[in-house]
Amino acid sequence: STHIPRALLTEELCRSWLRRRPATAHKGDFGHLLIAGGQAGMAGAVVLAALGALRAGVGLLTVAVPQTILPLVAPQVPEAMTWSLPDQAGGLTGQSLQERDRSAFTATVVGPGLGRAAERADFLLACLEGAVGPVVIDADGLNALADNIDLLAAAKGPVILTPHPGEMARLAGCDTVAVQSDRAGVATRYAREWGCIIVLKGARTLVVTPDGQVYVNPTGNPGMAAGGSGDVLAGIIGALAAQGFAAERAAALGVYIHGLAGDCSARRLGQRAMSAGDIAGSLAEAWLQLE
Ligand code: NPW
Ligand code: AMP
Ligand code: MG
Repeated sequence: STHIPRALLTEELCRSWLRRRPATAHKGDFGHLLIAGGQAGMAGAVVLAALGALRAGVGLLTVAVPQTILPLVAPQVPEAMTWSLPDQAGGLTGQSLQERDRSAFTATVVGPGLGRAAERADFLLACLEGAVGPVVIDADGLNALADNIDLLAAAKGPVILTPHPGEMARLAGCDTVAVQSDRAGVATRYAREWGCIIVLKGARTLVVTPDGQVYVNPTGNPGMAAGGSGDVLAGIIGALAAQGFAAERAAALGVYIHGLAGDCSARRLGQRAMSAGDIAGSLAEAWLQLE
């Protein structure tokens, strides 16, 4: 694999990016995140993203899900406002977001639990077109993008892609082995080509900027290799971007604190027993440790 200079994402660096919440702060000072996704059978992905966001300092959160699963999602995240989206067969389409102006949202996460039906590409396009701030594209949002990479041209702000190696392979049109054998090479090539920040997940997650800066994350453990971990990360990064961290720092700090929360969960519960919800729960301990 090609040699590409990379910087370790350190505790000191991440800490230097944190700002105290001013004594007179109000919720309007910390942004308003929109998380859009979900389909019947994957309501939990949106819940987990919301739990990550709610423990990452965002001022306001709205979750937008198909009306059919809203009754499952809403009771699990009372802090979040909800937006009930018209759906087709339990999933989202290009029409789903039409009824409302989205300029009040300071960042958007799209993709957790979205499913892979063909209509999801139209939904992603609608999402990108109406978003004013940074957009985090995760999970099935990435799968929708894989066959339609030109959709990225619709984004007005910075875009953060958060693929695991399987999703990265679909995006790049190669196989997972090719991604894993040259992680930094693949991520830098496509971050430049697509003008996006790429978070290539897995042990020692990479955060790569369009201009070729590569951060390697030292936190995290194999206890995080379980369903829903990535959904929590998408919510965290979205929450950091929504409250005003520059997209690149939101991605890097989000990856670091998510891994640190995973390490706190592993210490408390063990790698076998910990689950994605526990990672979200351990964010409190992780932030206290970082600060
Ligand atoms: P293989 O088998 O190696 O070729 P998918 P998903 C690969 C939602 N969820 N290293 C691996 O491929 C998500 O939000 C809902 C190497 C693997 O088989 C999505 O919307 C939950 N390879 C949707 O499900 C909880 C790796 O990718 C394949 C790799 C589908 O997302 C779970 C799997 O990827 C889930 O989050 C690695 N480190 N990591 C809920 N509670 O509602 C992955 N691969 O096919 O994209 O499926 O990631 O499960
Ligand atoms: P996803 O596959 O989308 O659920 O994302 C999995 C999350 O868990 C990503 O943030 C990965 O970096 C993290 N993760 C999975 N396996 C490991 C591992 N062996 N070491 C550290 N982090 C991991
Ligand atoms: Mg995922």
